[in-house]
Amino acid sequence: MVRLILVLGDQLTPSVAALKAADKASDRVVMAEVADEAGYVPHHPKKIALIFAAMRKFAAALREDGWTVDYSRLDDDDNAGSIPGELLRRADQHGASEVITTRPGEWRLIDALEELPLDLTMLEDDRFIASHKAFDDWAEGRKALRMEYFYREMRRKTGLLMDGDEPDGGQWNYDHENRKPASDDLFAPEPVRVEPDETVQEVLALVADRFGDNFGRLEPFAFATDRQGAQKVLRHFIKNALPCFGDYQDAMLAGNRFLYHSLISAYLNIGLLDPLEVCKRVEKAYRDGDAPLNAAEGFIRQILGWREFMRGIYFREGRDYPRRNRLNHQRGLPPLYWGAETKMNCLRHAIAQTRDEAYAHHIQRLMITGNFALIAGINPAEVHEWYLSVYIDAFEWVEAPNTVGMSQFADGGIVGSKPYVSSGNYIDRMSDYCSDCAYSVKAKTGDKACPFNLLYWAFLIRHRERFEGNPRMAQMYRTWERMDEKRRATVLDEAEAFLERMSRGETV
Ligand code: FAD
Ligand code: DLZ
Ligand code: SF4
Repeated sequence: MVRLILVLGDQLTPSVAALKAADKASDRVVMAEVADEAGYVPHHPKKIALIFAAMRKFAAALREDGWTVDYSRLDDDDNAGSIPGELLRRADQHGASEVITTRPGEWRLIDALEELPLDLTMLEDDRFIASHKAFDDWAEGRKALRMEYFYREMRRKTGLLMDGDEPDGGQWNYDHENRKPASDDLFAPEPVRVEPDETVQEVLALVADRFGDNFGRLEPFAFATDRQGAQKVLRHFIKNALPCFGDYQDAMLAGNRFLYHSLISAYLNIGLLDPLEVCKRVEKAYRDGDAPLNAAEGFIRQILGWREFMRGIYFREGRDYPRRNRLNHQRGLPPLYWGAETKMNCLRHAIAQTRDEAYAHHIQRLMITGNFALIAGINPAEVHEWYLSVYIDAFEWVEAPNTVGMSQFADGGIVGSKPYVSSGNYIDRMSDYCSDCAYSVKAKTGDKACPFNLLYWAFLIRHRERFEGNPRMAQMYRTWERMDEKRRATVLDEAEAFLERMSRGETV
């Protein structure tokens, strides 16, 4: 009896579990571009284009390799519009009742598949370095889950950057070397730009027609859309940017959107690159003397540590995780996040870059857009939807723990032990945004006062009861107490007035 093998748009790996379990001679692979997946949030047009183009190429490669593939294009007349709908249609077409799938990266789709009136086998997605069981075994019984300890365990298990039982160089973490601010005379490499071929051009026309009104610029489109292209991006990164990755990991420059970042997250997340293989290639660069230890360790920690940790948290915490709101923040996301004018130069740059590239690097996401949303008290569900929509690499299993957990502290401290909040000082130290801003980062009150300066204190005072006892935050409260009483009142009044102006729709 023929079985249907479902391959989703972020499962584009020839060895993905469902394909490994399938019989090339008798089973049919089902792949479908569907309105539901393209529309559950208003995805950036570049993200839809990447996924559709990569899906089409992956399907073609499978056929070449001898598989029978039922591929549905978004504009096919009989397209059922959803993944379950397409499976039912194909089951009916071929008289199939059995479906094999790799577990999707989102509860929404897992639940929808489980409701299908078909005989469904859902296999664990083993394209990760830690299995669900390995993560849960590590997490079980711990009072707090801290990435750093999980990461050390992963280093020991994989042997990456290990010297026997000890970490290479004697330390687990070289972050203290990795906080150099950037200056605009840095010579950062240009990213690889892949020219759109015929398949990509066809997809770009479809996306322009159907999703042209979504936030985000579709063209120029220069992403790789197959494994070969993704490998080229990885090679380029290792050769040209990895050596400085550590030093300038947290830096931000108005004139350079990518600095020394790898730009591979989307390829990892849709299956064009394998995380362990990427880590091994970076380790080799270090062993060959082509990259310093602080760079290799810092980079490997992002993938072996953070990426795996976030996935573990998402599935361990369960379906309600993306809707958590422990700080009870209720303000609506201001239109400036969707490109409306703002006088705050840091936000203007981070959001314009997001619109143009579907990309911002980690510190822009965490300390500019994320930090502002947190100190302004924006509803985390709206922040979550924004991040899930606008970035090329956004899939809920990794986006939600980063947004709801790390960036908005809406999980109450599962991902991080304290909220990532800062005043304008931090942004000024790590970027060149402030020198060209309508506000003054040095001004703490008054018309010109940097809004981050005002909102930072207002946030800390609003949540004083929760955070005052946190040893990592005590210093902040002591600084507040040392401030003149009149000044403290002015700061809080001006913060409130700023938020009211923003909520009224004034340009702030
Ligand atoms: P690099 O800086 O070159 O890092 C290398 C790789 O490490 C990345 O490709 C990524 O796979 C991994 N990585 C780094 N940081 C993290 C992290 N915190 N969590 C998981 N993996 C990490 N990453 C996503 O892949 N998808 C998302 O939807 C996403 N949403 C985010 C939302 C917020 C609010 C924040 C603060 C971070 C988010 N991140 C997300 C993490 C991180 O910002 C991106 O992975 C990174 O910016 C991608 O760019 P890069 O490939 O150039 O990364
Ligand atoms: C993100 C996405 C988009 C935009 N479109 C499709 C699609 O048409 N077909 C498909 O199979 N997958 C798509 N995806 C990826 C899915 O949304 C993703 O598999 C789930 O969110 C689980 O991670
Ligand atoms: Fe951002 Fe404040 Fe600096 Fe302006 S002064 S760029 S608002 S941190």
